[in-house]
Amino acid sequence: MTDTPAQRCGLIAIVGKPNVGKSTLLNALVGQKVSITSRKAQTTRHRITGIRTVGASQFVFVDTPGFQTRHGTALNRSLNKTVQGAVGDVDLVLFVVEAGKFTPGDAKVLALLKPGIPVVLVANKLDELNRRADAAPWLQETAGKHEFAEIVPMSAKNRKDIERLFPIFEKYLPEQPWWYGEDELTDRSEKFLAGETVREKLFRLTGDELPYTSTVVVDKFDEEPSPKHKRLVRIAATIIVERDSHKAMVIGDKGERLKRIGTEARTELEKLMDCKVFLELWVKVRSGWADDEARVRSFGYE
Ligand code: GDP
Ligand code: K
Ligand code: MG
Repeated sequence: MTDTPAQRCGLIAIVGKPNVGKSTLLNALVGQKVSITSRKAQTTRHRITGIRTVGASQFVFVDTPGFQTRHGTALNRSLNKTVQGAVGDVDLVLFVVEAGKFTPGDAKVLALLKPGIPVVLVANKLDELNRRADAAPWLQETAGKHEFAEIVPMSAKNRKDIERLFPIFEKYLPEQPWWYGEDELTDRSEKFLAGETVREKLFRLTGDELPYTSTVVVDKFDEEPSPKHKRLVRIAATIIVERDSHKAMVIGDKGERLKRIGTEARTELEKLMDCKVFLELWVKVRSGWADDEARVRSFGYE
């Protein structure tokens, strides 16, 4: 008889200021896209759980919106509550910064972490430095900012760096039975992922022209039997913007941009859900929604 190791399972929060690569890291750790990414700050708006089971250990990661240091709108307040809720009761925190940089924004996030929980300093985007060795003096200085449990210089885009992380994190997971099935990757529904995928394409294809306050609501998500396909899903979603000028921007010349958002989102969802997808997109103007508590809630924010 061989001894099977006891199951381990624990919660690991990924925190950091916007755009340091938290969602990219989560997707790489899970091995599939569960959290959308873009160059835009405020791409991640929800608490997203990604799960990866390696051997006897189940790692349950929580991606968070970047902490919004400029308060004000109802949306920003909601985002900050989401981050604080996520880091309250975890076994490990991954504090992500960009290698070679430690800004006042990073210091603010670090100051918000609850004492007593081990923190791993993840110095991401190492590939953006000319030589890995260039990070050494910076790492030494940054190590003094907190009593970090571990310091990991890495790139979320480098497979080898990602696989190296699991043995490092494993010792912080308590011995307890898994919370999810071995093959489960996220606790989010396909309907949720559909809205997020549209939002990602919207952000990526409009760039800096469109304010971050645009959002997406999924109005319909219906599965139909289909003789031709093993599964067919009909999705209707509405892109909500704040002004008529934004609506024109999203629709684009002769509807070209909206069409491209739809095509890219549909293609990705068909891959993700392994089925045929029909996607219908609408654009609506709802001025001031990000300042309106009730609207922020009705659009699915906590
Ligand atoms: P978040 O706001 O912290 O969740 O950041 P995202 O995951 O959305 O990433 C922000 C941007 O940084 C995206 O354009 C990513 O492709 C990019 N990025 C993330 N990780 C890396 C990395 O390791 N190297 C490089 N070069 N870019 C990265
Ligand atoms: K981002
Ligand atoms: Mg993100």
